[in-house]
Amino acid sequence: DNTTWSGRSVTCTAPINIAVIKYWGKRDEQLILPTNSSLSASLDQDHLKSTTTASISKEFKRDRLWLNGKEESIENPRIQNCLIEIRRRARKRKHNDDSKSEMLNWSVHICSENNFPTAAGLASSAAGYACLVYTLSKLYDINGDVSDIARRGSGSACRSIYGGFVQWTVGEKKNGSDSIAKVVADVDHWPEMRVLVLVVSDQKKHTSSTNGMRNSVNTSDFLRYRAEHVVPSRMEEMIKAIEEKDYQKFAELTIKDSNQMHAVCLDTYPPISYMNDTSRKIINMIHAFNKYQGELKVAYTYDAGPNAVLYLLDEHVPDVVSLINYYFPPCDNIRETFIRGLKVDFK
Ligand code: 2P0
Repeated sequence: DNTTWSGRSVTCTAPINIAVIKYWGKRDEQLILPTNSSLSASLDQDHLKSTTTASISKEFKRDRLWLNGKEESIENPRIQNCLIEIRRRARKRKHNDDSKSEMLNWSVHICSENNFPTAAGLASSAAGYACLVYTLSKLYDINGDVSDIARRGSGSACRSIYGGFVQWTVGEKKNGSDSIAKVVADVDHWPEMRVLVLVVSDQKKHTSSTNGMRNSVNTSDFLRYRAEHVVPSRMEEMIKAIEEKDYQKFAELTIKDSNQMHAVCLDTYPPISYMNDTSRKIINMIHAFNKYQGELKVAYTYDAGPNAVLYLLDEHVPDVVSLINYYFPPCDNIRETFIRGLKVDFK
């Protein structure tokens, strides 16, 4: 926070998150309201994060935006949705201080960057929009939860507003005021939990999540079944498993939910298939490994792309990394990171 010049500037960071109960489908595309609740962990910010600096000044002539060093149009509708809502909330606040109300009319310059490759299929939009909204909320002194504003940028972004295990509740209201992020367990709750990201391909995905979800909502009966009959009870079980630090249950639910999301994609017409042969080989390897071990030692989950994300406990990281190195050499495609709040050893 720098108030020494004729303006104001704030810089914040936000984590990426990896869902263990997946968001797949919108019931309202404009407000970005989901068809089911979802749950993720926010990862450590030492190596994977978005950073945004937002500034307002009397001297700025118009709103401008830079992403990863390149100027982009600020007219992007999702960015506008966030910016308009932030300014509306800022105006709602009563400012006795005239200098502050004047600042609301100044233009904003926003500079945002990720320290990881956008094409790697890691939820870059989630960290990006969470960071944008959080930074703007600090710039304009907005108090309280802003996850519903981040949600209007990108659904999964609302979960990146908080650290630890975070649930995005489906909500019931038409205006989306109850479709917000809530912390299920904070960053210190399960310090042994680790995440490994296996970059199978760094190509851009062929079907965007937004288009994929829209097709699934329009054509998949299985999506409705999942939303009504699976996710509500599975969510309760998952929260219990996290609260009790029951890794066996956590791993089983994580694996099943990833597979179900991809089954909904296959049930979409025409079908969407995000995984490739390597993704499926990783799945087979993990099931064989867990069976051989006599218990679940590692869980996989896949988003809208072929890259695997593994959730496992610290004590099993060496064995699992050896296993991957053996079956999938070379090993330079392995990125290791830890859940937010913990030491990171980036291999
Ligand atoms: C998730 N994904 O829960 C799921 C699992 C991908 C697969 O949230 O249209 O970028 O911006 O709301 O948030 C990716 O979708 O989609 C996503 P929009 P978003 O993490």
